[in-house]
Amino acid sequence: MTILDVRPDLDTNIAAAEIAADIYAAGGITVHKHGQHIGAVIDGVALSGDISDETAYAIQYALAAHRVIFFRGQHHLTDEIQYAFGGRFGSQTTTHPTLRSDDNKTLVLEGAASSWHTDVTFIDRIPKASILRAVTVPPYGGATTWASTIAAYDQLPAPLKALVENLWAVHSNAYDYTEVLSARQGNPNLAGKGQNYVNEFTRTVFETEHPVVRIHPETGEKSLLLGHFVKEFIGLKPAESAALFQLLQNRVTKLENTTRWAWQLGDVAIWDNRSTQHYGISDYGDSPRKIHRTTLAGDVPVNVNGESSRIRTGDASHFSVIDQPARLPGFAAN
Ligand SMILES: O=C(O)CCC(=O)C(=O)O
Ligand SMILES: [Fe+2]
Repeated sequence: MTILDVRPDLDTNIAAAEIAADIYAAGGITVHKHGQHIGAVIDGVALSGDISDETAYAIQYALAAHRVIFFRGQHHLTDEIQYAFGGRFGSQTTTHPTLRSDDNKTLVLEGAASSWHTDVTFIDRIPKASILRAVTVPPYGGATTWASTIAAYDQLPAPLKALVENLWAVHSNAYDYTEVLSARQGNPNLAGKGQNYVNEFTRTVFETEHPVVRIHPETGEKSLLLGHFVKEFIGLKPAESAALFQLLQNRVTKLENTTRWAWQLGDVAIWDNRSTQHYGISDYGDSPRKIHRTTLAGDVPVNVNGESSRIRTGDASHFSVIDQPARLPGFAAN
């Protein structure tokens, strides 16, 4: 590969770009960007629990550098192989803090999550990453879009950076489900299941205070920690919280900071849940759509002053251990 295949700020730093290039070469993968600020397609690997340590490290590195990575042609995958592959990147969570599944390892997603969010931010130990595998693909539509919350932070003017670095948000799983429910109403495969889904999602209420700017534990970069589980900003009136949330979310979801993936069978996506939000697009009519997800345990966010997130309600220890990763080489902040 060429050094131009890495992320822009690595592109401008030849030493960092060489570190990335060496890691990818040792892992036998090639990395091609899928958008300026976010996304890359990885070739040269058949995903399984048997990938070499070098390949696992190269994938981990590409994920940190590009926020969401895509693999094509992985038709050999089953739930078991997907889970074994995930195990190469750390501890895995159970399915979800509240949603159940048959094996408590793989979450079967049927309705697209048509609202911008970072997964499971209502608990303290926000997952590090998730792995999605397309199992049933609709004939049209049903793409997923990811946004870089690091690009969103980087592009803020200095006064807004100062504001958000001192701001905390309360995240809760008892959020506004209107959009998700209305998307489900239009699909006969899901209509009627919507309220059950919400009831199960909220059967235990979790609330956690997170800093709005968190430091990425592997790259040292700052990102905006927001998404649809935010209930309010601490110290602000409800109307002020709503207005500020919209202002900041608009920065996150600016189209230039996103990348969209139109699924084909055999596709796998992995996203870094510490530097992204995502949105599943409900534009596939009444066709079935099924995605299988496994998730990796993450750490507790830390802000620019070294302060950690605080639990208000709910114990997530049955869902996930706390997995504290090491810093990666080649990133400017490290
Ligand atoms: O439906 C999608 O494309 C996104 C699903 C989602 O939000 C998730 O897997 O966490
Ligand atoms: Fe999600």
